[in-house]
Amino acid sequence: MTKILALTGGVGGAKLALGLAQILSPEQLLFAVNTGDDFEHLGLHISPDIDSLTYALAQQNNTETGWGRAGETWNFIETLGSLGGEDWFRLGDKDLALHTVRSQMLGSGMSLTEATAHIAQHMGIQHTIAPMSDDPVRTIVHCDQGDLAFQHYFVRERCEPKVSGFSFSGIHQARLNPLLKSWLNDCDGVIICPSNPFVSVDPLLQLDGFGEALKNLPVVAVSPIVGGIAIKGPAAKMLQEMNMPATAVAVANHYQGLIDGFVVDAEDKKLIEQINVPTISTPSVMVTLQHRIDLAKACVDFLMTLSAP
Ligand code: FO1
Repeated sequence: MTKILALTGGVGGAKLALGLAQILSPEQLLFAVNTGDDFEHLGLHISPDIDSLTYALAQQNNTETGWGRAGETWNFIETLGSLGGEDWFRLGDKDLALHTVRSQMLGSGMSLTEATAHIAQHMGIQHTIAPMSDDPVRTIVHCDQGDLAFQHYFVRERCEPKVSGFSFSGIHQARLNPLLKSWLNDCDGVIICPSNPFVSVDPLLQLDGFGEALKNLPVVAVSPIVGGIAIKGPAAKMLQEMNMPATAVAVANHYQGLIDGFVVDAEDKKLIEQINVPTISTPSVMVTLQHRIDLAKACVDFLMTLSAP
């Protein structure tokens, strides 16, 4: 039986994650999710990448914003702002309930993995969502405004600061989620979803021997850059600011030594000759559920042709 591990973070990764969940059963597919974007805000523990994946798998994601929950109202955050509270991080009324439940569970001593499973179960999700660690890891963005906490860079400053690099505080102390450790023992391959390589995938790869463990497995990554632009988020801008071309080739090079295969969009077929791992091109811009399913099938079929290194 095929057993796959999917690494994801952010909105782009969550799109492919839904496609994978449509074609692989919970026994065949486990999600490893970035927690480097997490932060404490308004007394709540916010886990944006876990939430993007949860809402995507429940097909309750907000397609206007990309993040948060569908069918939102904004009474809480607008009232908070009218009272002088911090309203730069837009928490919808329904989304607020999720953060409240998670924060209460964490406050009672439950782990992030347990809180995530509780919420997923209550949203009718069968697949398991594994936070990369139950210990805190926080992405720090080194930029021309100094060192910023991730959400301050991404939301409060709207990704405008010029980036020079990233670090992940807590990464050396954080332990890999045991769910991931055991899955790695007998999984057939890994798919790195089209997430931001620097802030959604690198925290996973730098955690507690996880990147090393992946080197013993066939790994396929999907480019989050199509035709020189990031479908969602600041990945292309980050590449350019760190003096790399905003191309799928630069992403493949970033994963050098880790990946055994790479997936580029049909539009980038001409770049294949510049990429020094087996590469396929296929439509990777996911608008419909069928797009998600088709890309997922292409990735799994491709992965199965790649032998363990
Ligand atoms: N992103 C924004 O650009 N603006 C927001 O106000 C915002 C609020 C928000 C609330 C909950 C949540 O789970 C995510 C939210 N995001 C928002 C997205 C979030 O900052 C990013 O999805 C990740 O951190 C990076 O992928």
